[in-house]
Amino acid sequence: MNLDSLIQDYNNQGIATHNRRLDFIQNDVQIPSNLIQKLKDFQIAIPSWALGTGGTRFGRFSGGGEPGTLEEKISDVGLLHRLNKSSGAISLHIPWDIPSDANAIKKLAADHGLAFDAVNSNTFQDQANQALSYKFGSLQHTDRAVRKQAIDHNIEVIKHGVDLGSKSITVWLSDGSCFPGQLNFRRAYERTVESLKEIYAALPSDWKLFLEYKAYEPNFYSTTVGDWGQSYSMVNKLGDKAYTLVDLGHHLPNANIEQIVSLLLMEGKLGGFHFNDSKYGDDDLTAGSMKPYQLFLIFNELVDGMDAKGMNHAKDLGWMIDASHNVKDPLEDLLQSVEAIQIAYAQALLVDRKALEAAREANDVVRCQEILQGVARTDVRALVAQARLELGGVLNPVEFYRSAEIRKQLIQQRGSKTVATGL
Ligand code: PSV
Ligand code: MN
Ligand code: MN
Repeated sequence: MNLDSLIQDYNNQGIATHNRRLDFIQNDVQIPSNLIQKLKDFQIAIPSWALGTGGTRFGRFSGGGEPGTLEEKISDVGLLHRLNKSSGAISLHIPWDIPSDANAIKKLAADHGLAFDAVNSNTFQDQANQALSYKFGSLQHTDRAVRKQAIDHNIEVIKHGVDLGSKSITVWLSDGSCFPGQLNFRRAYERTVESLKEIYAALPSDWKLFLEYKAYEPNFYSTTVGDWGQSYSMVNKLGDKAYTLVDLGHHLPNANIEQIVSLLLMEGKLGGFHFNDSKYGDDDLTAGSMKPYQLFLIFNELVDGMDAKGMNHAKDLGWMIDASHNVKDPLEDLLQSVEAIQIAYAQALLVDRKALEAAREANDVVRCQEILQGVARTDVRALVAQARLELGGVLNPVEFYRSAEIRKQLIQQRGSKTVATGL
């Protein structure tokens, strides 16, 4: 039986239960008339580097059936999108994934209903054929020749993105220092801005540049784009097409990420997200697996701030996952992440904003908390499933993926000893 009929059968079996759950929430909660449509419009890009098993510096325990080529990665993302209808884009990391024939790759992606989200440059590793080393940084480097090599790489990445129809580049720099005294902070900052300006100058007019920040790792004393303030001040120096990118795992412990999101949005400088979750640092865990309330609070600020500016939720920011999977099937993990993001978004759409504002104006702290927690404790999974169903997707993607034994088929096709590129 082909996939479409398997999905049809599976959905038919589950539809009565689904309808009962949907009726329940529809009778119980005031649901905005456009909520399902908004969920249907919302697409979350899958990173090409998260389709295989990740690893740590202590080891890597590969699963089987991992994609060995960019074509297979696109096929995996196509499969995710076929199941959830909400993963209609892929984000490439270059040179981990270089399209040898951009037109063919673009066509293959389009056949799967996929677009190309931000392309990512990589100046945090030395490649085999590279002339100069990034050991002491890239865009901040003391040697102009190293900076130029890193700038040229970023421009090359933009060119690959143009060929694929991408509209943005994400720059994450590991630049910084490992020991006090190693770096002149101001010079490193100035050199980085100077280099970024050269990259920015190569951006096509309809493109955006996202500058991602991260508190630490691989440098353990200072990072040159270490927090949202550093990224924000740099993108302001670049121009209207430059924005800050928030990766949820890149903050110091207990940072108030929702407040950062709110202010960046207010300032018109929030570009997009790398969704994941963390307990300790840049853990790259499944979105919503550790702090689902935080994810909801972030979406609460996003919906509030984007509506205040009349922004399009689906199109005006870059929504991407950046995750790694050490012990789970990557495809199952990605399905879980997308669902967690959709749940947080759906809940944020349910917040009674007038009531919340009134409670805030009255300094009614308890009421504010009741409003937000009331929504966060509402099970909205039937709404998310309904959006999926209306788009032709699967009622419960993870359950279906298992019952259809998709990993087993991938292992049969690709073998049991496979290692995909990525971190
Ligand atoms: C760095 O930790 C990061 O979050 C950047 O987005 C990189 O591109 C990605 O991870 C690499 O896995
Ligand atoms: Mn990231
Ligand atoms: Mn990261």
